[in-house]
Amino acid sequence: MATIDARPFAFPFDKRKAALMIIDMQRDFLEHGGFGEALGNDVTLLGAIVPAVGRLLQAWRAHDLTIIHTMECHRPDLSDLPAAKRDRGEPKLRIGEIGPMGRILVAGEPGTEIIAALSPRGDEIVIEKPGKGAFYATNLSEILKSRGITQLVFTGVTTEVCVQTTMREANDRGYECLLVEDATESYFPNFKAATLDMVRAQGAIVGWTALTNDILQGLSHD
Ligand code: TIU
Repeated sequence: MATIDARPFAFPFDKRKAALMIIDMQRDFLEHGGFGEALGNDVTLLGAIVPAVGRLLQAWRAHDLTIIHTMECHRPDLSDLPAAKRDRGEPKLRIGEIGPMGRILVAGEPGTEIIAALSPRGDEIVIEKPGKGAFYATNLSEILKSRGITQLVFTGVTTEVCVQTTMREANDRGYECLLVEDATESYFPNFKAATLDMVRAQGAIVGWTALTNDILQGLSHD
């Protein structure tokens, strides 16, 4: 088994049991006119990680390993959108309303799609999730169990919201979780830094963190 140079200590990496998790790299979070911007955020900050996520995606494809893309989105009839989520705060556009990329965070709309640079291949798993965590109200657990996956390598956005929520859900379900420092991003740099710190504190209480290059090196070993 390979080890990956990680914090707070080396990650014991078994690539055949490790899925790449690409969380919510959707136009609604990364592009102008989507949900992220409607919430008042500078969405251009998130583009910085696209090359690193792309390198990991290509490497997982080259080794024919499990790749899971997630999308935060709701059914067109909004039956899976709690009023508490819809009505929170004062966004310029609420979930389900029509913006320049179609209805905000609704399945099938242009803005809800994963960005073109990271578009899923037909044989890759795409989890549509109504919550911030990818285990809530999805069949992710069943998919991972059926493939014998025990380790999850986390990328995507935003670090302290959907990435961290999913990572904590996974940690409690017994998965070993590795968060890729330069392949996750937040609208708030201080929140990203705090998330990395709290994940790996107390002897990796939620999981490990590592850099893309170190993960790619671990992947090159049998
Ligand atoms: N607002 C924010 O930071 N994130 C989200 O609403 N969703 C995800 O993180 N995907």
